[in-house]
Amino acid sequence: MNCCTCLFLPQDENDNPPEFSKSSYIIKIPENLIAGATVLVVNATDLDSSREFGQASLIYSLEGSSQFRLNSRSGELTTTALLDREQKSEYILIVRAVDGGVGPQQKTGIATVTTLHSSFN
Ligand SMILES: [Ca+2]
Ligand SMILES: [Ca+2]
Repeated sequence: MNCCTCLFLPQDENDNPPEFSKSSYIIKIPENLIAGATVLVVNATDLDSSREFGQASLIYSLEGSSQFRLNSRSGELTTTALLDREQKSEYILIVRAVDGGVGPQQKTGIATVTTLHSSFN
């Protein structure tokens, strides 16, 4: 430390990436679940205190299947269609959280969705 550094007020920097509550989510859902049902809520935390690049700035996105969508703010994962186990019984989804920094920090996680035989048919 020298005298010059004292002139700069400590300012928060975007030095924390979002962290998912789990690195990998595993969920099992019944087949024939109605489209639009919420099957999972992902949650990431960002330790930066700024609204611009901290927790409040996080945006979620999803890759891997058009059968699902992820609410960019709430992290709610919902189905977009009726899932047919005979066509596909397992989905590997990539969930991503990005903060709002100028050089945004991001983190990805994996959600594995398995559809189970419905006992009603
Ligand atoms: Ca951050
Ligand atoms: Ca920080």
